[in-house]
Amino acid sequence: MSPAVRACIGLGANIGDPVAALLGAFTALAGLPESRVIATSRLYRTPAWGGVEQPDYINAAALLETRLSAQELLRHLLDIEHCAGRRRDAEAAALRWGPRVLDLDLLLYASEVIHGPGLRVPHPHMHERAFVLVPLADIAPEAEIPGRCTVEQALRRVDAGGIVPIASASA
Ligand code: A4P
Ligand code: MG
Repeated sequence: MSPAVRACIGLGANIGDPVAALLGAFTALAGLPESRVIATSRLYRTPAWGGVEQPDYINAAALLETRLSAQELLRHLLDIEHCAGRRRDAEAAALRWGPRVLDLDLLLYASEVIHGPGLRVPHPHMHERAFVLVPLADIAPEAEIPGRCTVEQALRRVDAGGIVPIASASA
């Protein structure tokens, strides 16, 4: 059996009911095989990043312990997105960095660096995105972004203006 490793997941949504989508995703992550959720962040309202006119996002992060490989974990994340109603074919015609009902990104997987065609870890640009780093710092401030620095150190270098925690039943 593979050894258990820690993995960090970034969650985001900005159409439909983003809070429900993120809380549903936390539940789905808790049901993953060979895995357990160690911690979930607060939910944050974040200004949309990427130069596309679109609603604010709700972002969050989760810390897992898992025996799934990074590829297996990614497949489960894509399934959870699909179950939440995400359809990439519909989005393909839309703008890059456009709105989405649920986005789950594998941010960190142990201390691995993966440059596969369908999987890149650490998630590219995570170190410069406050909407990723603010929630992640709630649950894994000391996590190392391989080749860079810790989450906490990266967060000190970005502008986290406009990012606010939201009140929610389980956040
Ligand atoms: N893929 C490769 N590596 C990974 C990984 N580490 N984790 C592949 C997850 N997926 C990974 O995914 C496209 C493909 O990337 C997947 O099929 C998988 O094989 P995607 O979710 O369509 O795209 P993406 O990689 O997330 O990049 P995309 O669509 O350019 O979106 P971003 O970069 O995630 O940005 N503003 C705020 N405030 N908050 C947000 O959450 N999100 C975006 C989307 C834009 N602006 C935002 C937010
Ligand atoms: Mg994604």
